[in-house]
Parts: sequence; C-alpha cells; structure tokens
Amino acid sequence: MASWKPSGEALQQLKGIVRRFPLVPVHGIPLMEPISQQWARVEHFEARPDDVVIATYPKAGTTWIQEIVDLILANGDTEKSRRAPTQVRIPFLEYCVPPPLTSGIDKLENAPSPRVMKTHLPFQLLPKSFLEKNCKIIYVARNAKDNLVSYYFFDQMHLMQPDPGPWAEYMTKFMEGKVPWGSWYDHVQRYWEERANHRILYLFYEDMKEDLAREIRRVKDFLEVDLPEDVVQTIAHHTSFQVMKDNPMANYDSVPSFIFDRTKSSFMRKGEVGNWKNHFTVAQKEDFDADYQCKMNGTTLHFRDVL
Ligand code: PPS
Repeated sequence: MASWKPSGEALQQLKGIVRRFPLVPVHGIPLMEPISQQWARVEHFEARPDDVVIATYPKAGTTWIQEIVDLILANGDTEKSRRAPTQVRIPFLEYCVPPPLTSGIDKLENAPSPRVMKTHLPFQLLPKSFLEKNCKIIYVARNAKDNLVSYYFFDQMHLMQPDPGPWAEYMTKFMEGKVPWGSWYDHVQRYWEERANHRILYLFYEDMKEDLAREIRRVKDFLEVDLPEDVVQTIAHHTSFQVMKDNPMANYDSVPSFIFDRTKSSFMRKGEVGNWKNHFTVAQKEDFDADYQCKMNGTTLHFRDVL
C-alpha cells in the first residue's frame, strides 16, 4: 500500500479549512455541511455485491467493529491490520471534507474488492444500490445514555463537528435528534426492523463487552470466514479496549491535533457500559428515561445500560 501519511503541504492546507461545520438537513437528517454539498455522489454510490457495510450511529462502537472485521478478513493477521490507520483501511462512505482530504467515495471508487466501509447514515439514507445488490450490513447499537455521553465528549474534541455546548443543552439536542446524523432513536429502531428484509447482522456494544469472543464468532459466521478458535481468541485480545487504546493504527492517533483536540477528550475515552452514571444527575436520568419510553414505545428492541 502507498504511504497513507498526508504530506506537510496537505496538512497545512487542511489546517486552513478546519472549522466546526454547521448542520444542513438532507432528506430531513442533519448532516455536516460538506456532506450535504456532495450528497448526490453519496446517494448514487454504486455498490458491489461483495461490499460489506459497517453501519452505526456515531459513537456506538464503530471503530471497534471495524478492527474486528478487518482482522477477521485478514484471518487474524495482526501485522496486516497495522498496515494503516482505521480510517484508511476502512473508508467512511459519506465523509466529504474539502480537499486536500480525500472523500470516502473517492477512496472507495478506487478500492479493490471486497470493499469494507463505514457509514453513520440512517437506513433510509443508505444508497439504494447496497440493498439492490443485497450487500451484507453489520450494525452495532449502543445504549442511548452511554452513546450520548460518548458523543458529547467527542463533539468537544472533534473540531469539525458542531460545538456541543453545555451538557444539559446537549442532552436535549440529542433527545431531539439535532445532532449530526439525526435521531439515535430512529436510527437504532429502523435498522432493527429492516433485519427482516435485508442481510443485516445486528450487534450490541453491551454484548461485545460481555463476551467479545462470542460476538466475534457471530461476525465471522456472518462473513462466512472459517477461523479456528485460537484465532478468534487472538482477535478478541487484539480488539480489547486496552490493546486498541495502545495501538496507533486503531486509536486515531494519526488525526492531527488541530482536528482532534485531545486536551478535551481522548478518542478511546472509557470504553465502558454504564459510564453515563458519572454524568447524568438523578433528575436528568428521570427525564431522559421518560422521554425514552415514549420514543421507544412498541419496539421489540431492548438495550442494557448497565452490565
Ligand atoms: S466514531 O467516531 O463514531 O467512529 O466512534 P465509535 O468508534 O463509534 O465510538 C467510540 C466509542 O467506542 C469506544 N471503543 C471501545 N469500547 C470498548 N472496547 C473497544 N475495543 C473499543 N474501541 C472503541 C470508545 O472508547 C468510545 O466510547 P467512550 O464511551 O467514549 O469511551
């Protein structure tokens, strides 16, 4: 693979365009402005039948499942998975930022098959081609409270996402779906329902925390990759929180500090189930839960927010 490192000149150019982008509705879903400006390319993206799509609401465990899938497809070869950072190995479909960064689509159009890609798009915005070609989709969902807390810290550190503002206000924005990629509630429910109609493997962050090897076996079966148990165990070790946190190819260390302000948070922040308890007041929990009951009423989808 050619070097993935941007040149000094490209970094300088990039520095010049970094800013917190506003949200622009695309078919009713708030997306960052550069994505909205290149939306037609995303909408008309040409899938290939052997594409694998990793779909998540932001901060649900995307990077974790990316590392797992990359290792499964490399038969557990951990050296191979260190060939480049996550975002180079598995492009982010809809991510369009002004040059010099290459958009996800540019990277994917030139990628050999089989391609693996990441998306945060809600089901209704997925390019139709994926469904027509019956592509495999791996979805990871995370309980709302931990997802919200993780997103709050990320929006503080990521200097191209909208400013999250104070915690209490951010919580309201999350509940109203006024954050990038829209409503968590709609996102998780729609993919859950669409399992009946499409090849979707629906995973939970909490299950991965509970028994990672078990969930890795589910992913490799879904991908139809035959791996002996010792390789499953190797992958589980390599994708544990601490090992990934220390792996510069899996912890986003490659993103320059003028984009990720690590004085605010680290990307591999806590990696826990139930971390929300350190951030919600009792009153906030009650309000959040009451609103949650309304929004999730009638679904068969259930989460655990403590283990
Ligand atoms: S992004 O920006 O949407 O791609 O972020 P995403 O990767 O979905 O979510 C980041 C959160 O996932 C945690 N994470 C992990 N948890 C447990 N084990 C492993 N291996 C792991 N890798 C990433 C990461 O720490 C973020 O969660 P928080 O709660 O903020 O720590």
